[in-house]
Amino acid sequence: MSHTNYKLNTLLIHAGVEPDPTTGAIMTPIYQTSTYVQEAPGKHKGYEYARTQNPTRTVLQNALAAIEKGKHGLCFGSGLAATDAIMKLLKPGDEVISTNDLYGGTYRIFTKVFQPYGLKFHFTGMSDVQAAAALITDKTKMIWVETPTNPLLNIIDIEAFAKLAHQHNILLVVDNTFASPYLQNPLTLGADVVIHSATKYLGGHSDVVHGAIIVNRDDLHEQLTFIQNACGAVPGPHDCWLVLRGIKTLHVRMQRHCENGEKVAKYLRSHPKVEKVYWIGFEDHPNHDVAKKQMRGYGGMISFVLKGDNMDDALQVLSGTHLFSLAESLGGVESLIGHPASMTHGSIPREERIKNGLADSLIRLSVGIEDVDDLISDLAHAIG
Ligand code: P1T
Repeated sequence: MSHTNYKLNTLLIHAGVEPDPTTGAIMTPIYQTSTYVQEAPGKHKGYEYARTQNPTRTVLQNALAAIEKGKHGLCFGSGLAATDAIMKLLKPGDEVISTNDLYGGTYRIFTKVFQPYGLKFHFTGMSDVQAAAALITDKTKMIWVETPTNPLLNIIDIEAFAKLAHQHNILLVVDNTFASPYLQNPLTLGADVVIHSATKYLGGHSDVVHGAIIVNRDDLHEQLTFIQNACGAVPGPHDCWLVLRGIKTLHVRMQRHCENGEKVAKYLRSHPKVEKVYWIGFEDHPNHDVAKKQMRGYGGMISFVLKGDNMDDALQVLSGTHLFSLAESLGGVESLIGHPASMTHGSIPREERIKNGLADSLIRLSVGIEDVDDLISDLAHAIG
């Protein structure tokens, strides 16, 4: 199916998906196989071995490319497996400039896995392009941007960073996990590589761990396809099928995540016990104008701190909700509450976290698609 003729809501349901050629099955079958029989050596139907290619994965890869408005999609066993593949584009001695507010596991793979292999990372706030530009040297080969950031919901101007990166022949990678392709398409803003933890909004049901990369450039696709096969961090076909099924409702889920997120953020901001709410839809969010320019909505992620910045009060909220389950992850239909300092961002040294504004008492919400009145009552009860 041609990608260009249909709007996103149609692509989410149809892109890449054709009736199964052997049976007419409308849903892509789960090709649970490790290999494919060849008629004669080298004479096959395009599939040789399932680490290299799998038809369920091919359909998902094409669907991901279409919904991110890119040319090529590639799937991995997790978001971090996708990150791992992207970093293998680099060589010892290369330098990376990255957002200083980002998923703790991404920080961990950068500093604990790739730094010892000779890559150098600079972490900086990216609301100011010039501050990042000052870190560029002739060794800088990649700028890594997470926007919105996890968990402080900072917004980074993708177009401005694409311009900066390309002036210096540097790759711009954007982690689009928090926005999802429904709210933002970084490739159309000049990014070279888009990465997703498809575990989150793309899968949407907290039942699969999966990663995705989308690119336009054929040379990057070729290199990443080589790494995908050579290193082998591929997802199984059933996981691909779950993500394919999740994508079909991304638009209706995201609409409700955005509506509920807005109501919960406004409720929290009006609460006398709440000190600060991090939500990108507030007009006084420091980079609201950039969010408005590059995104089509504000999503369901919110962080907040209570007045007094007291850990005991935060713990009471974290263990006092019933509908919001205390768990890592985000982007599923059910609401989650989390404590970044001890959970998702526990691998970042405390000193580093505090310096970048991530307080010990920060609470993060992934607002689900339940009835928003019930969600607000749940928070009201827990905050007290
Ligand atoms: O968990 P995995 O599928 O490997 O994805 C890693 C990842 C990458 N990028 C972002 C922005 C992420 O938020 C994540 C995973 N994040 C969580 C598990 C979390 O609760 O924040």
